[in-house]
Amino acid sequence: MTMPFSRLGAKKRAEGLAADRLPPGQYIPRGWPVLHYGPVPKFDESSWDFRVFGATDGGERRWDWAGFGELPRTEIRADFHCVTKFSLLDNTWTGVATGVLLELAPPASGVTSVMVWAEYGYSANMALADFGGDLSMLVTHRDGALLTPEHGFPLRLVVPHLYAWKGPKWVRGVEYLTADRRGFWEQRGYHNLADPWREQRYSYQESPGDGPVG
Ligand SMILES: Nc1nc2c(c(=O)[nH]1)N[C@H]1C(S)=C(S)[C@@H](COP(=O)(O)O)O[C@H]1N2
Ligand SMILES: [Mo]
Repeated sequence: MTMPFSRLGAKKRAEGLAADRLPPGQYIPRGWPVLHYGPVPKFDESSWDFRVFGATDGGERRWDWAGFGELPRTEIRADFHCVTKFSLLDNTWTGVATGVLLELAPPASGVTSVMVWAEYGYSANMALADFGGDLSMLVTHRDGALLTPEHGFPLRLVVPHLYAWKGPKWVRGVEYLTADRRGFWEQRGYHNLADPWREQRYSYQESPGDGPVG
């Protein structure tokens, strides 16, 4: 991960914020940085689907683009914290609350965690409770504007209370897990839990029980 922007002015942009508004170590960048591994995928509406699979209660569910567009939509206002230390405050996100999916495609009773899957095999794991958190949402718009391709068009997850790598861009599905498993960055040295307020950045900071072994 690189940081293709300047820290100049970051301090000025943080002036006037309540002291506890930014998680430890975070700063406010200019604009909205783009950060991801690999290329930006092309959206093909005719083959796009969103799948909920794994340990479901009652079977898998799959939506095509038109069907997904019929799901009830809501709006939230939330901050966004990247592990590379930039934070975007007061974003308005529009999309489908993860709670809607959990209702329409309920997990089996033994499900503890989920793996969220995106194009090219990117994945992020999190506790079921984090995925279903009040602010967790599959979003199509930020501040009223459609996501651009580099920010995740047509759909990305945001989980505002965790570091942003837990929110895959170009998201395509959710796998329900009965045992936690590490996702893409979690296998590459990032913390399994990723709470920005506890600065859970790297896997070497994990306590026993924070993550699956291996
Ligand atoms: N598919 C995919 N989603 C991803 C990533 C990625 O590499 N691939 N990087 C994550 C990381 S580390 C961050 S900080 C945010 C950045 O989102 P942005 O580029 O819209 O700022 O996307 C997250 N989602
Ligand atoms: Mo990140």
